[in-house]
Amino acid sequence: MPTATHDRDSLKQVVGDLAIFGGTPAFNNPLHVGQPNIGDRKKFAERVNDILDRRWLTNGGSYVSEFEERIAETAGVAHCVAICNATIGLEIAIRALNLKGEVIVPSFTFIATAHALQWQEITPVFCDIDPQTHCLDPERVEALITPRTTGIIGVHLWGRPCEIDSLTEIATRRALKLLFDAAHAFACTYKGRPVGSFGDAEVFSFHATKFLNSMEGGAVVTNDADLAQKMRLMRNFGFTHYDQTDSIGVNGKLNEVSAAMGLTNLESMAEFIAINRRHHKQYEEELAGLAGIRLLHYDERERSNYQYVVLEIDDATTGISRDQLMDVLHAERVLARRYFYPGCHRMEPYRTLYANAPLSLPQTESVAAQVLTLPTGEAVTSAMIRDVCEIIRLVLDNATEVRKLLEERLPA
Ligand code: T4K
Repeated sequence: MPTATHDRDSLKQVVGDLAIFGGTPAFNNPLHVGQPNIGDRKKFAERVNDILDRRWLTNGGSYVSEFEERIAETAGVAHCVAICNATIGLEIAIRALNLKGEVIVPSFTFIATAHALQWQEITPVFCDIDPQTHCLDPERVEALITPRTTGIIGVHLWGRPCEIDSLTEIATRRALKLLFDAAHAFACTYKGRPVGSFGDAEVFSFHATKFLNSMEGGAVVTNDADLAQKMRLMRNFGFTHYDQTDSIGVNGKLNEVSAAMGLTNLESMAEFIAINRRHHKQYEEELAGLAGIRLLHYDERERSNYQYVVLEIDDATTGISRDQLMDVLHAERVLARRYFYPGCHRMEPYRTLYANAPLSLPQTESVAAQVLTLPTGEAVTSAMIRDVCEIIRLVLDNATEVRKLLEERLPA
């Protein structure tokens, strides 16, 4: 568990106190982005014991069924197919929707969104984002549609729903499938309606680092009964009966222990969201007034899970780059992350396959160079946030000096 290595009074006063310049790191252990939220351990242990007593570990277990019901309820959707993780969930949904040829996706997302297509030899066509929302820019989507396009995948980045209405309108008019990567957006709403029932299907992630985790896990949700049935079969090798498959499938099953973790955490979900919201507010207050720093907001009229604290650093104003600030924080053992740098289009195999992509993704390029995410969640305390913000403030208040010292440290 990270704790501060200083008395409150002695937190860094001058630039020379920063760990990157030889001072003592602010934390004794790494303070991660994405440390798991963990609900009632006793309840989880009871569930695990029950699983062991009944000797039913996976394949159609009762905890998975119950987890599916709870997810469907929260997402306001008719069908939920629990999957071992969201990446396989995306792959199964893409296949069940019969996507082929080209599919339009943002490049500013976790690599799994693009890989889920490329893995099935479908071309991800990278579309630029709106720099305000960090989500697909619907105006640019239309221009990328070709006769080979079969679908659009919108990503609700940071849990902030993308422009669902516009994308739905385009998909309907152009007869394209519409899938949402909702890995970040469980329990969020769009225009008051829960994320989950939009498009043809949506995919949630319950990975350890998500605000609601089942250790590993994911789910595809949809209101289309036939699609749900198809995905259920695909998740279990295509088995329709003992010794019989009627179509191809994979092993995408969630196991009972993961479902037990998910169910246990669901019981604490309101508390996790309240903690995240409180942390977000604290960051907002403590970083207020720092020129060149923008903290991404969540729309208070909607329900959000507040699971990402996202800073944008405009180095022309701050005088220090995002990467320099990250290096300073890492030396203090604050492992801030530059999600989703450098954009999928700059990672292999896409960098080689689509060498000209950067030219058509100016907003993605610019946002990917500015974003830094900070620690939040149940494992983070308000004292830790205060320390993190004080370090950021010290750096920005002395940006010229810090930058000079950092540049002097570079090898000739
Ligand atoms: N679509 C989108 C938009 C996504 O963001 C993701 C996943 C997916 C699809 C695919 O979902 P899954 O197939 O994973 O269900 C993390 C997560 O692994 C990944 O799930 C997530 N997005 C992504 C945004 O972040 P990394 O590269 O940060 O590495 P990871 O998971 O090893 O750890 C992150 C940090 O969290 C570590 O520095 C330490 C801390 N951590 C991690 C784990 C696993 C802990 O403290 N405890 C832990 O148990 O990817």
